[in-house]
Amino acid sequence: MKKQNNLFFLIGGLLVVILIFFFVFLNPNKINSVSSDQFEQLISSEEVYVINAHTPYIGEIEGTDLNAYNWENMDSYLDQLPEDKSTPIAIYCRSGRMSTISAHQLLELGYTNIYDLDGGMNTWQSSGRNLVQNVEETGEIKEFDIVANNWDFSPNKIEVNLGDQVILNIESVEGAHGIALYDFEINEFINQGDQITIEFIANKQGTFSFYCNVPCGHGHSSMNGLFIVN
Ligand SMILES: [Cu+2]
Repeated sequence: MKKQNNLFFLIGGLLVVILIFFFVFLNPNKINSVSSDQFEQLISSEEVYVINAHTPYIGEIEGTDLNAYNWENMDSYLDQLPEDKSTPIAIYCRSGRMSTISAHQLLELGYTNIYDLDGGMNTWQSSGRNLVQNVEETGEIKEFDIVANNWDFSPNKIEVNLGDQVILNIESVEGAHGIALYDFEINEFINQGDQITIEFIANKQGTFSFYCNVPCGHGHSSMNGLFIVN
């Protein structure tokens, strides 16, 4: 009787160990958190489908296949995602928070081979790697006439869509001023009576500040405005 008990516990124990091993080490339904080095290695393979789950758009890792602006509803991308659910998927966002949520949704959709960049684009960049700006242009031109005087811009709120071509005609009718919109590498001076034209592509989403970059008097510090890219 005692011997049988021992055997029973031995077999039972062995089964438990095998089950734990299977779920912890072999369970395919988990998300693999990877470093920037591992991520770079992964996405160098053509076979790997790469997803940016960060919004608003701040740029992307070269080789990205899908910018998932709708990162909370990955099922909305089923027609673009690989048909073969065992295709390796490499996913990232800015910090790792959004991509982990999206990755879990991919698991629920049946994908079995998911790699999540730990620390996201922040870690990618701090490891000395770059992002690329790869915005699809809308082909639309959004032109604004802006008047600079002492001490404001009029209008001081400009709104465009991601991918629009933006033209700013800025005239200084009173005093010497300038305009700085550093997020788009704009930094120009405007003498009194002059008009300048600035053209660029709105290649990132968000709300950005522009302001006068010339010390122009006591109202200078409040001479600013907002540039909004939807
Ligand atoms: Cu100023």
